[in-house]
Amino acid sequence: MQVNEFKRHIEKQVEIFKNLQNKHVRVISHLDCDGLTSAAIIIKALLRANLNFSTTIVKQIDITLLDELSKENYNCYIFTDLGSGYLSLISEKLESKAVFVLDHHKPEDVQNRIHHTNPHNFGIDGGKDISGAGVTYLFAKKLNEENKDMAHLAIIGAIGDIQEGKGFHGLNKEILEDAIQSGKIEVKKGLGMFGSQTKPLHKVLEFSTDPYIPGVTGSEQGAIKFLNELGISIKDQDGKYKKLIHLNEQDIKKLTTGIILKRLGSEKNPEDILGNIYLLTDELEESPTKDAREFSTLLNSCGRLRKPSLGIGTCLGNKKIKKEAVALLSEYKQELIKSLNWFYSKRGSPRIIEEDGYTIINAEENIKDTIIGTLASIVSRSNIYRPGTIIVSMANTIDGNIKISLRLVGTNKELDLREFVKKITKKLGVGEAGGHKQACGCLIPQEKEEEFIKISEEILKKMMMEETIGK
Ligand SMILES: [Mn+2]
Repeated sequence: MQVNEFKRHIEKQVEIFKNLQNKHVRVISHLDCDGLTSAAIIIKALLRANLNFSTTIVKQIDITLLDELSKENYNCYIFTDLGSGYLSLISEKLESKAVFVLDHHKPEDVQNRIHHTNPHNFGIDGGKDISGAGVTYLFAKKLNEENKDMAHLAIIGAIGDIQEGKGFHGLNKEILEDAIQSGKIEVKKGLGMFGSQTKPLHKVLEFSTDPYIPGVTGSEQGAIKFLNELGISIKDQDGKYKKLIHLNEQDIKKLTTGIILKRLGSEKNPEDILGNIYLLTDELEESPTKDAREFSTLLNSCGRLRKPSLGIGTCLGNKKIKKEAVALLSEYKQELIKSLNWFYSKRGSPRIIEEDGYTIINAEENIKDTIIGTLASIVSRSNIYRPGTIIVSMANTIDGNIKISLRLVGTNKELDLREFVKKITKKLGVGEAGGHKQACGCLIPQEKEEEFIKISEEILKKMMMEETIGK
């Protein structure tokens, strides 16, 4: 029922949009995978409707952005994958404009003149059942049935927002049906491990966290040994590394059984390792855009490296732009490898403070601020430090700040790293904490570098003491 009401609401919004005269449309969307797929969907829909528009991709909405937008000469504004939390502010700043918000984030609890579409207002879970790209897709589909050929983009967006877990739910499921019907996506059951199209098999196993494989996940040696024991060679006849997609049926069976056996005894559902694989039928085998999961990573990287237009162009099927995006991704990987090498070569120097329970990586100019968080994530998953170790990483930004990223080795349900950041920023008198419990960060001015390290060590030492006493 609520789904039907939600769809009727979208129909009404589309009617309002259609009835606006002389539309000059301004699109504002979010800088992640879901936001970029949302932008691609609305852009193609507007092109199909022969409308004039321009697009901006932002990390978040703020007063400066809205002030700038309000001075522009457009009469219609569409926000996708963001906006629901800023309905009052948008309404105030874009007073004389027609504004549409197509979003799935928890909305501000107000009713105003904004044409607001959000699943939460209809009792639909915007965290699991539909993404920003999904909402945008439903809007586009009502605008013109032809736009059904973009359902796969809404699926990539939902995967980017981690809405897929052993299948899709709710409206995402319906959208997937559209994508299958239009021949854009093919769903297969199998070992849905990340990188099966593009990475060497042993690397895929090493980095596999879903499923988690004891003794293999996190260890390259473990992965190679595991494959040896199963009698699966890691290279093909030409000496090239095999990928998961190169394995024949028999080897896949061996591998599947092997993984289940490894998981026996330590994992809750050891046999629960098969998942759905979403393949894009129009994309080439072994390309980073073939598997919807890898596609979403490509888009996230475009966003993180501040090249959103490459991501959008890739979604719209522009071959030249797609090449650039793939090149950007490999450049990003090179940069990551360089950063990892720097990290390993500087262990034992004052750049990297290693104590029992915490590590502070102070990269200054040696690692880009766009990379440091990912580096910290990789280090936290690489078995160098014992579970429970807190990784504090620091890199200078070009505008005189230091980007701080925190990660935790392993999992600890009680620990909230944001609390730790809050403590430090309070003592420093600057900076704001953002992120999740086990992965978060903040920004501080460069002149606070030494003070930050000093205070961090104090707090971390105290935390480790408490932990030891607690045990
Ligand atoms: Mn989203």
